[in-house]
Amino acid sequence: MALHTRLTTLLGIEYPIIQGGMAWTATWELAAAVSNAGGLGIIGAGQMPTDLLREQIRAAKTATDRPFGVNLMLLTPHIDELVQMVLDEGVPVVTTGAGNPGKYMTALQEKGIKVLPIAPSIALARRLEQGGADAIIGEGMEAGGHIGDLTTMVLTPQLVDAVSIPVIAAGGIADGRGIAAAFALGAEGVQLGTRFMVAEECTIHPDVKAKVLKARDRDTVVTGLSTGHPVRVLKNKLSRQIEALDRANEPEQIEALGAGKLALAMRQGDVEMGSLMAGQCAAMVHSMQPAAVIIAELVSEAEAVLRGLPARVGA
Ligand code: TUI
Repeated sequence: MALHTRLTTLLGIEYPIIQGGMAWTATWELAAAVSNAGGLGIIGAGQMPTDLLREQIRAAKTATDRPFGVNLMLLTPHIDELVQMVLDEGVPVVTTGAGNPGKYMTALQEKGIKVLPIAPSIALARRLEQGGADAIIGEGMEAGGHIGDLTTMVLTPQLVDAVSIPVIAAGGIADGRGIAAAFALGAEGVQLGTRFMVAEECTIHPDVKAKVLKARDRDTVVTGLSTGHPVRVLKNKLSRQIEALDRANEPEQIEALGAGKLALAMRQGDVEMGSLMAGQCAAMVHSMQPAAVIIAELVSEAEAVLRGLPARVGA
């Protein structure tokens, strides 16, 4: 069985598996390893300075001949500058988060860049398709980081009904069962973040990887609802402080307290006062593996689940 869909054709990749473009987490080392293994690796730009992202893109180009992408976080203050640099450098794929990339779509596509926006809702996905998106990444609220309020289980089939471009399911997927489930819902690809946080090539601090590997079912919490930008993280001292500010309805104080905390966790390894953005499926991630082993395992598990289903349900 080959997991070939319109997405693998569109992107020129072997497997319809995208690695989430996690800020301060998904650096070129991880992205290149995932792309070399047949998935689509993504560099997470987050709030990276423009020159640093340029270096990341150039490093990825030397480390892989296969397609890779950059995730642009649209709330970044210097987003216009980042987009211009990406246009100048040229990358095969751009994914976007935390906003509507409409005003950049034409410029990116004129450079031959495929644009895959992340949408947490149906109305936005429809607008993005009209704006020319090549595919939509539907991210459910099981995901880590900044999230919407629908689950992957209800978002994915509604997206599939609402748009005619390929839908990529994200949020809550960590193994081959999740991939098979996403395909059953009509998705033509999946995006996984948390599972790749513990890839050997992921350059985050080892103490954060240890927290992900130790996480159990109820160890994440959604913080910052009062700010309008809810964020799922692993519970720690920082998340408890933010929860208290949420209860006191102090969104400005949350923004101030949160500044710089993602890098503090991922780069410095401060697992108490850093922002440990991770998805609910941290509880389903059990071992540190090379990215190529993760991809191979995901593919063989998904294929086995899909092959075994008819017998299991008597179809
Ligand atoms: O973007 C993400 N995940 C992220 S971004 C991030 S950095 C950050 N930190 C604190 C606050 C805000 C951001 C950490 N994790 N995932 C994709 C995603 N996109 N989730 C939700 C959205 C989204 C939300 C609203 C996409 C579009 C959107 O559109 C609103 C509009 O403009 O209509």
